[in-house]
Amino acid sequence: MNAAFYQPVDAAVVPRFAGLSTFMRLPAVASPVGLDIALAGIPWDGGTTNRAGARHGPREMRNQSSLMRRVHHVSKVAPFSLANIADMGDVSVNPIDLQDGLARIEAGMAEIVAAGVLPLCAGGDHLTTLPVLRAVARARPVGLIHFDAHSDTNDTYFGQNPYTHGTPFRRAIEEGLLDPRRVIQIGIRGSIYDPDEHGWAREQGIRIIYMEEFVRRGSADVMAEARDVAGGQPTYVTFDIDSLDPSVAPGTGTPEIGGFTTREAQEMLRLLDGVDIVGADVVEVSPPFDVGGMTALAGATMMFELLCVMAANVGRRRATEGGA
Ligand SMILES: [Mn+2]
Repeated sequence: MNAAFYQPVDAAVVPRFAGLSTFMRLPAVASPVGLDIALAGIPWDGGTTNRAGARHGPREMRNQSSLMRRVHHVSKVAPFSLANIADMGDVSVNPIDLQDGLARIEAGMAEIVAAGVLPLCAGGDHLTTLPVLRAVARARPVGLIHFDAHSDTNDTYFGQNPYTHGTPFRRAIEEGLLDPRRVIQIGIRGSIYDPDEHGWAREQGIRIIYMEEFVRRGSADVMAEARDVAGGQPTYVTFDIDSLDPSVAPGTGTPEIGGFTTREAQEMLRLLDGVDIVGADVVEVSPPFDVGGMTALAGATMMFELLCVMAANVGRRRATEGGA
């Protein structure tokens, strides 16, 4: 273990229910300088079209993340030994002004990216991924591995409003933040507004794997394709908690039955090992609709899964560069 890296509070010394609530019980820091990975909250749901509440997601995911331990039980990755990781707190938001909210989120993320640090974010609704991508993909478009019940590539809502949590990936492609031929969406399902609702996405080159195809093929085959789509190039990973079945993740604004089990989702995230992840998020956890914190626990656990594959990359890069 690198003694210079931040470590979680030891649960054998201070019990998990005690102390300040931070992501994974790590120290809270004000500056990203010196970190490899920054855990950050984005408490904003100004893009939500139906049941709001994801603004409360980061605080509850911090709370439930106190259950995470130091070592991944399958890969044996010990993220806090491989990478310097801390809780950067929440980015500044504006709950009553959408454009200012997006600008503040982008500015907060840009500070992390400028320090050469990988952001792992807790949303917030799915529109929060757009300003994160504006920061992460400022220099060049990135690929996207996207777990969701919804494609989130619609055009406008309520007249001509282009910014909602149903539109972020259309906007991101229009803005040149994503290379659409390196975008894959997994788990899409549920009723749609129009028979050709996903036509625009397909025309751009986005690969959509509907839930039915996932069930036929399974995690390993689907993730082999996802890795091909990512193509060994910089890739962002976004995990909408509504990709999970509402029986295991009821605390979300737009639930769709017939979703992933938590086991299937964990299996897929583990198969991201080695993908060049330049940032990631878990979004749409809405505590007001949750039951006993189960959705926030699922969200925090998916963050830990993502953290382990990201930290393994950092560790490999550091070993290649020859020394910590
Ligand atoms: Mn979504």
